[in-house]
Amino acid sequence: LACEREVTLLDYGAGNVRSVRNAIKRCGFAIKEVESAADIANAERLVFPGVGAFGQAMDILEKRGYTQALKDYIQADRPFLGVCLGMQLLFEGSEESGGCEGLGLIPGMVTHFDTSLGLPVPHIGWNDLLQKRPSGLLSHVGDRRVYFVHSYHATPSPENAGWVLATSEYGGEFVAAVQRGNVCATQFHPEKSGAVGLDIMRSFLDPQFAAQQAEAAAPNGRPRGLAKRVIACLDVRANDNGDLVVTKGDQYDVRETGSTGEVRNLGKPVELAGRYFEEGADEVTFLNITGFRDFPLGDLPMLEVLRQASEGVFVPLTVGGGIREFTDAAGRHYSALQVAAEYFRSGADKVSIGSDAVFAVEEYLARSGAKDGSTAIEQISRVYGAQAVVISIDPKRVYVASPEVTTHFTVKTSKPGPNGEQYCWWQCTVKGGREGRDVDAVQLAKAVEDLGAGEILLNCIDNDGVGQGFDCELVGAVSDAVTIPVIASSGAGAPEHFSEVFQKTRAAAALAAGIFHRREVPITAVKEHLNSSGIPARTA
Ligand code: 1PR
Repeated sequence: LACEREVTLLDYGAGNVRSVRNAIKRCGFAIKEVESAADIANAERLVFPGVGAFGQAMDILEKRGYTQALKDYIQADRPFLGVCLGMQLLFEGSEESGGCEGLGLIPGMVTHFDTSLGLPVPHIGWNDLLQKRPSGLLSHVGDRRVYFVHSYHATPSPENAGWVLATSEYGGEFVAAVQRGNVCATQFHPEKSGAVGLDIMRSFLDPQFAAQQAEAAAPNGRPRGLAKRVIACLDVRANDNGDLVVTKGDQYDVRETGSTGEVRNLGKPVELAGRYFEEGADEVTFLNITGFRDFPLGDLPMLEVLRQASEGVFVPLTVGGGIREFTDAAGRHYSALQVAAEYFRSGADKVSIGSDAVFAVEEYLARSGAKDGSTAIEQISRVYGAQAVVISIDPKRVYVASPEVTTHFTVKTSKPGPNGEQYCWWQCTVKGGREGRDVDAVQLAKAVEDLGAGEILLNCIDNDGVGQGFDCELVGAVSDAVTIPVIASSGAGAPEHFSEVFQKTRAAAALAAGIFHRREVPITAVKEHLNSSGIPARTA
């Protein structure tokens, strides 16, 4: 017999469900795995966090003989919570896998977001809910945003109105949550939606917690819609004693000046990640900055950092550094996909690829833009979805007298070069900025989008650690060139730098390190400044 505080989890092994597990545990429930169709039939309450592609998920359910058990369970109105793809699969089918059929319990098809509207796709980040009717599930939400990450969505219609509990807006209204009786599902990720997400999870698990009240709180006058994200970044590396520390460089130099020349130590990664979660960071990024030279899976402390951080940080975690194929000293070969898989299993929601993306793009350009499925970007994106693949670019500004002297994408700059040059381009580098390559940042961004990346983390070596603001010319050039979201990085020194980059460019997020590590500016001050400037930011 299922125990009272037990949750049956349908994990078909296609991605990171560690955070769903952690959220369930945080709510005080134990997890029982689905190992057979009978486990579904006998569940007290079932949580189904769908990951990966629609067609692949349906195939696995079918092969394991779960499809009918799942339909029967839901049709019997037993407690069910589907998350993300776990909601989409309840619909009739999806465009994602060539019109593949779903479970067909809710009328309607799942379709791709319209990219012609000029909005970045995937839809990534914190957005508002429009609650259609009272419900215990959302009774603690109030006016707080929840976290979404998806390229496909279901649309509300008269046929599915009986199911639709809440919608959200992104170039049109889409289904954010459904509920009928004991069956609920969300397009957003409660397990990644911070405190509000844990409240939603707890409301599902424990109906006593779910308040019976339920009018959605009145909007409080703040800017609404998808929030611009504020991301805290932890550059991590081993110090000279071999301990993993958070460090921070100036223009990528992380050693103290003076005689000691030690690696700057700004704290412990897990503690700092926890602090930034509490202080309201929308995401936390770990960059293993020496990953390019060490074998990342040999770097077990980094995996342990992720495992521990994901137990208490309920916002998305990205990890980068050393995501590439590798042959270890014993001659054992690991594909980039295997390296990434290890990170996902340890709690990462996204991996960030730096140097290896530059090499991949060089090969892609040499093939005149033909895709052959060989790159890490393509492989990871195919298995885990585009939203799980971030490309970290480390560009350096190169001044030129005129656009004609280079084949690279140039802009006329407001900050002329040392010899009065009026134009510049941004050269991609590898190995932590140590080596420049013959690829520019705009070219790289377009190529990685074509290869299947879901987001770009755009650093800037010239501005890193300087505190004089983001390079808006760089961010503008790259964010205008691609449809996927661009995260502006490097140079934040004050809240005004965040509003500037959001006002002047199409950046979807801004990342900072030094000002947060040194406690110069609290994350909440950045968010309040954004809201008061009319830029939507998540403040609760
Ligand atoms: O090439 O796939 O192994 O990935 C290596 C990763 O490590 C890349 O994402 C690269 O950006 C990063 N990295 C390598 N060396 C350094 C270094 O600093 N020596 N850090 C480094 C990059 C830049 C930002 C930083 C922002 C904000 N750090 O992430 O956090 O510039 O800083 P600020 O707000 O203080 O200005 P691979």
